Amino acid sequence: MKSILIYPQLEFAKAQIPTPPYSILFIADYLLKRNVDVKIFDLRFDKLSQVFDTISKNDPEFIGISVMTGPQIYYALKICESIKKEFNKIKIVWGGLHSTILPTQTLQNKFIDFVIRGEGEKTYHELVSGKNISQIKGLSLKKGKKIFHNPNSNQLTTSEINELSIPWSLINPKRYIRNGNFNMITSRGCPFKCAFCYNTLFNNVWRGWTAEKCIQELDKCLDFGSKKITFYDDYFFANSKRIKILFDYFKEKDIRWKAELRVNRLDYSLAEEAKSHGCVQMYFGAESGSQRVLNILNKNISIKDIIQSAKITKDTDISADYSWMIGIPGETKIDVKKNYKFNKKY
Ligand code: B12
Ligand code: SF4
Repeated sequence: MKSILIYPQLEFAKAQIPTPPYSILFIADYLLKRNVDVKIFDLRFDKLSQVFDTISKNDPEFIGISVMTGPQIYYALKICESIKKEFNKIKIVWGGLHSTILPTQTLQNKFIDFVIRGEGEKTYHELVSGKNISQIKGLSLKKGKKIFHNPNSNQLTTSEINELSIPWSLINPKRYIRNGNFNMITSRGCPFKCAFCYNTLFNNVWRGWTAEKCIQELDKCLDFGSKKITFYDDYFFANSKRIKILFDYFKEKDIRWKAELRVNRLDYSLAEEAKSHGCVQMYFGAESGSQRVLNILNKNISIKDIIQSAKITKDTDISADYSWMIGIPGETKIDVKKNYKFNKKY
């Protein structure tokens, strides 16, 4: 076997509906379609001893770990340390947004051998297939104490994204259903330019599954017993043709669903259409009740837009959820107070 992929524990896994580890699932699918054997462990459910057993039996060359900024780093480092102690020849590869943003700092850790920046499918496949490492785009590596960053890789095209499916046979999908709710992702990227967001730097071209492909994958979720879908796409509503077909599908299958939307993209006609096709909740990135901070963030929305989205969702009986931030560089105490007051008022 060439590789094992690991999704480490998350601090608030118990409080949330666990999202399937899509990062490593898509990479696994890409590998399996190229005849590379791979196993997946989600350590929110699986035990590290199962990983050790699989390593002992299969002697993989690489372990890939998906890591987000925050407490997951702590768990990931503990995993790497124990693996290296037992199996010191295995090469450990970190991927995900955290190491994409901070590849040098990540590689300074003695337990990490490689970082894969950006989308992992092609780069990881090239690494495990034995391509000359100096020619692998998107790879960061170390030689002695020196750290090297190969040029960036190309993102997957829309048609390559449409070739990817979720290899459910590698995990138990039922683990990810709570009260019939299942979290799903059907696209990558977002064309907007909010100053704090990773999409602005790495991922500003939207690429999504076609409606037909979404339906194929969603049908599988329904088979697992799910009736409510939460879409985690950064820009679920990007393509209106796709949305129209999906709306009909949601109605036909009686699916209740939630998705994210920008406050200034919602109008009564979209809200009414969404509601009558099963939408129960929309998530909005409001970020601040201070227009000055919204401008610093390059959100391209106004306080009025935030209020209007709340009015529309209330009038159409869709629940609304907003995310807020404080601690933005350039934000003053007055801005924080404005944000707080705004939240209290509405
Ligand atoms: C679902 C989700 C969650 C879930 C957890 C995910 C899960 N699987 O259970 C929950 C709700 C728990 C969560 C929490 C948080 N999240 Co979150 N989350 C997401 C979301 C919406 C989807 C993740 C996903 O599945 N993406 C789809 C996959 C295919 O993309 P991907 O993960 O980037 O993976 C690709 C590459 O990164 C790379 N890759 C990833 N892992 C690996 C591993 C290897 C070995 C290789 C080679 C490559 C590789 O290849 C993959 C395929 O191309 C993303 C936004 C997004 N659209 O991605 C935010 C996002 C990842 N989260 C983010 C943040 C900020 C957080 C929080 C810190 C929020 C907070 N303030 O508390 C917490 C952190 C929790 C923690 N660390 O303990 C940020 C950035 C995180 C970062 N810097 O690492 C994002 C990008 C949202 C945003 N726009 O700001 N999150
Ligand atoms: S709209 Fe959302 S996903 Fe798009 S760039 Fe802004 S914060 Fe990022």
